[in-house]
Amino acid sequence: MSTGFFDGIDKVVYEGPDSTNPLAFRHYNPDEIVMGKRMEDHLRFAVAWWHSFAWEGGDPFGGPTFVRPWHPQDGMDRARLKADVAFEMFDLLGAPFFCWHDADIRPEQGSFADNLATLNEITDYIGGKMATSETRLLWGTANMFSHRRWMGGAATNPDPDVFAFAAATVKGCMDATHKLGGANYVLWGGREGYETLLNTDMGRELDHMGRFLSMVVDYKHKIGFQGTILVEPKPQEPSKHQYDFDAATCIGFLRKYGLEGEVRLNLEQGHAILAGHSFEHEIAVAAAEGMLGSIDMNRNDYQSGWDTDQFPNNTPEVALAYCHILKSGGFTTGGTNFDAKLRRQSLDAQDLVAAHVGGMDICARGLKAAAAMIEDGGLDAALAERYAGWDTPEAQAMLNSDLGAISDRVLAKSINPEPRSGRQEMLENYVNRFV
Ligand code: XLS
Ligand code: NI
Ligand code: NI
Repeated sequence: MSTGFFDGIDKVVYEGPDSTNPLAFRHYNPDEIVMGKRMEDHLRFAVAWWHSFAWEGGDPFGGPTFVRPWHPQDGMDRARLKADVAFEMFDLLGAPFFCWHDADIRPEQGSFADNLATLNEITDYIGGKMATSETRLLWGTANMFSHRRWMGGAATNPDPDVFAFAAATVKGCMDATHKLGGANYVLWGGREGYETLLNTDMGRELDHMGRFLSMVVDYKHKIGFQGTILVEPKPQEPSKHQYDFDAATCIGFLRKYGLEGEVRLNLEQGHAILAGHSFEHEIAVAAAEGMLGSIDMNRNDYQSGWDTDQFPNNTPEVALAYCHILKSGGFTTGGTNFDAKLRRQSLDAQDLVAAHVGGMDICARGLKAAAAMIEDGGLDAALAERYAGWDTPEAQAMLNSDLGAISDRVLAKSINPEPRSGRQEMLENYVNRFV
């Protein structure tokens, strides 16, 4: 029986670019083939339980604005109602995946044992819903940042009892993710970092974090979880400085603790911006190291310098991101999660659906533009031309030479390079033909 929350809203369908229906897809056509693969299989969209169903619309200056039938979120009946509504929206959107934190799906009980019991109960319930739904689990994760017990970190907390609570919490969440057939398990360390170095032993905290992640990987193998373990970089917020600063920092960390073959990255557009990078920079860094896992496709407000988690609505940004994803071979276990929330004045069920429709559509449009650009080959040709000098045997031999021999060659041949244009504006104009 329907909850009635989405009454009056029909299943969202593809109507093509000329449609003026605000709740139709104009670009997202799941079965359409893009570079030899169905659009749905490229994009692998996921709805985030926390922002779409658990967030109540508060900001630092005011409390909740959303009044939902499952608020306040303090009991199991309401947790089940929230799950019923979530699956109704997955069906309306044809969303292939969803994601959760433990704290989004079960009420906070105060003790570990009670939290674990309700987590197991609600994930059984969600498993039952999945049995009659097409929607699968992209990833599960533990919220180890909201409750006051985590204020000084989880795996990096100075108190070993918090480390223990964190390890037990992650075990429970990994078990639940495994039970629901999750494709990945994510760790985002919002409080794994520091507020002041005056009270922080950074080297020790990093070692604890490395040890913790190694235990996660060991446990994955022990239970036979086939999904990918992902860490999610972010430079700050909520901590003043977070250890998983950006893709490059995470990769260095993973290599230091010997986890580079086991863990990949979940990259978020807004976090890239907070770190002072473009999103495609972060994707390219991860792809170059073979560590691209999944993405959170939500952006910041560029005025705020804060993680405002807005739905994507800018084609050029999204197109360049998918261009790098496609060039790296696309997602394997990963996908496109909307770690995105409504604006707090967007009160209606229709707003929630429209936000996802718009996000899915802009990503589909970006994907098509990226594919068209790759198939046209203009960027690859420009790149090949720019590096063409390296195709000569002489240039290649230099890489296996030494400074002395190279110096002799420069003198003998009077090598005196003439700078050539980087053609940036030409290339930007080229991209604009496709977006
Ligand atoms: C917060 C993060 C978080 C992770 C999952 O900024 O993006 O939502 O995606 O814990
Ligand atoms: Ni975020
Ligand atoms: Ni995220």
